[in-house]
Amino acid sequence: MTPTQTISAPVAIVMGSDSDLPTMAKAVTVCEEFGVAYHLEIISAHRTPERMVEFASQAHQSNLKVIIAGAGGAAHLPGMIAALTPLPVIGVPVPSRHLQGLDSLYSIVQMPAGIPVATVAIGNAQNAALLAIQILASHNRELLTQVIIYRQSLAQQVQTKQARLDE
Ligand code: RP5
Repeated sequence: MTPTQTISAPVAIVMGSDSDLPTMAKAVTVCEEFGVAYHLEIISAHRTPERMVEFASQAHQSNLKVIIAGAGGAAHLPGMIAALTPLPVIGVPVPSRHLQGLDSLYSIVQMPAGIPVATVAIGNAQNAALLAIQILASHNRELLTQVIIYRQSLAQQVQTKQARLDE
């Protein structure tokens, strides 16, 4: 396990279980596409609570700037990390086996005033990574340019689809 204070990446992608990885891998892919380094770790609010406290309370003393936290079911990880760090936390509700992720969403999104978690849609780890990158880009012109180019590519995709409809 990496000592938290030695983490050199600006983005952490943490998740409650390896069963969350198929969802959270989408955040990994986006970070890799943008060339943003990330720290990937399984941290469980319930099964490894001491590691959660150690990681979250020391994260701001590392190079980390933003934390993406995914969990499913009783998804307490993002909120507990947010309670323990001054860094921005983005929560990913992981689709669950029995309630399709609605339980995860409610567990993550209903934070009390004062301790925000920026919650994305159920399963949308892609948006979590994009938001993390936009946070970094607010102080990084090169990354900001990459975000602008990415948005232009989205617009281009829509135009291509419309051109097919028009044929
Ligand atoms: C949560 O419990 C994890 O985030 C995961 O989504 C869910 C189920 O975990 P496993 O039983 O698959 O390890 O803590």
